[in-house]
Amino acid sequence: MECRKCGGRASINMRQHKLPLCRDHFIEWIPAQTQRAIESYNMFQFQDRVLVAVSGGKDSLALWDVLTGLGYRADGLYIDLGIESSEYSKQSRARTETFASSNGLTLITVRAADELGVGVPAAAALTRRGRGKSCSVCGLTKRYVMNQVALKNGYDILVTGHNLDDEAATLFGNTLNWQVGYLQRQWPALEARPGFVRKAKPFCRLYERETAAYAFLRSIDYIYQECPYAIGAKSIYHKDILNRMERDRPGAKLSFYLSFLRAKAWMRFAEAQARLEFSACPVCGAPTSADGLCSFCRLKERVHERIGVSERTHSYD
Ligand code: Q46
Ligand code: ZN
Ligand code: ZN
Repeated sequence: MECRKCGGRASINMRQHKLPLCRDHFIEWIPAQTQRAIESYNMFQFQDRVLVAVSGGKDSLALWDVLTGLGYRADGLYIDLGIESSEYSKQSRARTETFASSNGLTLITVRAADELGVGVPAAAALTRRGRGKSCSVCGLTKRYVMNQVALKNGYDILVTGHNLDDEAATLFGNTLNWQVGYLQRQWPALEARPGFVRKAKPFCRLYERETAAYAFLRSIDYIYQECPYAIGAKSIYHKDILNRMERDRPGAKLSFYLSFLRAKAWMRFAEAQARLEFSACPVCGAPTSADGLCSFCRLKERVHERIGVSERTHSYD
């Protein structure tokens, strides 16, 4: 297959976009797509101080690479979760530190054990959440530490490497159970609130295979192995189902996620419109979406002007 841009040998074909690209054009395409997402969802600006949550995996290291390549001021935050099984934390930390030092980047490292007294799996066992429930302790710890570190160090925004597969699987899971609270909050960028830093997911429109290909083609040394606690997770089951849909219909995942974002934007607009309808017409009190008179009173005014009625008469008064 030939690269759409130069006719050279294609390294990857994005079936959903019918776009085969060679290595060089693909590693230009990823940052360009990321920049478009940053702008489309108003995530952050070049002068902002960005904190990238890095895990040593392909997505977060690729994101850090893309953002610094685009010229953003991006530092990394690695949280050592204390997962000893398969040396997961040791290996992922080593990959992250190597990436930071070989690219001359600033990395902040926090040990979960410094915050909790023990690592995440031990904390899960001690709180009787039990084996397999490490993820809830882990998620809570990560969210807390990321937010605190970003706020304390004056970062404008915290970004994570969530890709389209992650976002679509989350959306799928939340839709199956109609988790309205989560559905309400799911968006590529979340505004800062008191005590909460602004957050964004610049890779939310990129497929996992694209971020993996980017990391590979850029020779980023990331940890291939999944966290041992990820095995059997619901999100993996949901990803599988979405992958089957994607195989039959390229673009299914992207359209599922983007349609959700569009529907949400439309609902926000409709809600705002509905709120406007509650303002009362200053003349007759009827509900109106306009700031001034309701459309009937405006009509009446115009009619009266035409027929020369100088004094308004209101039959409902
Ligand atoms: S790191 Fe933590 Fe994940 Fe491992 S323990 Fe679960 S939540 S699976 S993204
Ligand atoms: Zn090319
Ligand atoms: Zn507290």
